[in-house]
Amino acid sequence: MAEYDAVVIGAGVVGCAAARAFATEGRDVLLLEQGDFPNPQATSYGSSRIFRLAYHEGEMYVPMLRRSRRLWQRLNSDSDTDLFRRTGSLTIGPESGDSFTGARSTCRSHGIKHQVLTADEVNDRFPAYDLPQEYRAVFQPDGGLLDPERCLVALVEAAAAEGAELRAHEPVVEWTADAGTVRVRTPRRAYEPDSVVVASGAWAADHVPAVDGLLERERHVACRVRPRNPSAFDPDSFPVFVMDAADGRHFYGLPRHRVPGFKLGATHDRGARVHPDDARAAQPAETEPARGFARDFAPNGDGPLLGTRTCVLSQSPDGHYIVDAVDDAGDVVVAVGMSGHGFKTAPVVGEVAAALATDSEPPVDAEPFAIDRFERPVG
Ligand code: PYC
Repeated sequence: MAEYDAVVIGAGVVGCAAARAFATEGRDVLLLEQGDFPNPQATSYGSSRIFRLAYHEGEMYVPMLRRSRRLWQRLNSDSDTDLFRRTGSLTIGPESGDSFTGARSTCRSHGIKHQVLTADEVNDRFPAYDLPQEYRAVFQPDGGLLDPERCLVALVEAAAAEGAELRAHEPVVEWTADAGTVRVRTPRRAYEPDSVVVASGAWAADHVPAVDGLLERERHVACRVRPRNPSAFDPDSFPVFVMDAADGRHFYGLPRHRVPGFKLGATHDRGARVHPDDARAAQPAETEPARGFARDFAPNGDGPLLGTRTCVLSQSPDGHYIVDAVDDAGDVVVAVGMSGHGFKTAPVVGEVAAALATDSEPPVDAEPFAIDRFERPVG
């Protein structure tokens, strides 16, 4: 009999959630992490991430988002830690832009409560903003911010309390899957679990041939800025936001939370392709694209730079997650390609990966995240 039912590779938020899902099902699971728990080099780090239901990226995310919200709330009360802060979310863009129209359409077709606001209404209601007339926004009151380090700690503790074994500084050297036998080798020893979930983010392409060449590893820089009127950027007055500017720039941002300054990022500024081990720290000049949001749409937010954070995102070709088996027997499942928007849904992505690896019914439809979509003819 196998010593472990499952091995999870990578203790970012998705790996921790998968380990927890296995443990909750009563399975013996080992969670391997190449660095520390949490690993500051990984993307599941820092003080805030966006949670939003008004998802312009695709309606297929809605069941996952709804269930994730419930699971984060439950973890919040079970762990007695503030993991989530409700701020509402804004999706801002020109009236005919993809983000604004996509968010509105997702809310309408799924009965998600929301309000459509004009630029003046945004500017009156949220004092940080000075949006030009041509902009519109979808305000969704249930959006908010997740605290990634606290979320990760709560998930790891919950997984361990339910029996998961945790090993730090134990990188995977290789895995093989052959005729229903899976082997995972680390510098310490070899394991023969029944199934494996690979959730190693930007490192996955190093050891999963099926995603090598599919995932781009993109260096991303986010920053924290001190506003001139800090209270306008507090969680009660500044909802988490994503924005398409009319000139093609894309921004996201979050209110002040736990560390000084509010957070900004620019997603039009596609980062350099780098291996995550080689991502150097950001220079102040690299924060200019993100600070363009403050200069042009929230002038009092254009204050001194207080911090930068660099991480390497793993982008799939269509920007959607890849959660699927990559071996013939279906024992090795990847949960990768989160493409910079996966933190919020990690509890459910972890459940889906664990379910696929054990031939169980996933809690939401996993078909949209199947890897074979990249082999289908386009059009
Ligand atoms: O999670 O919504 C998100 C997001 C967008 C850009 C960065 N994070």
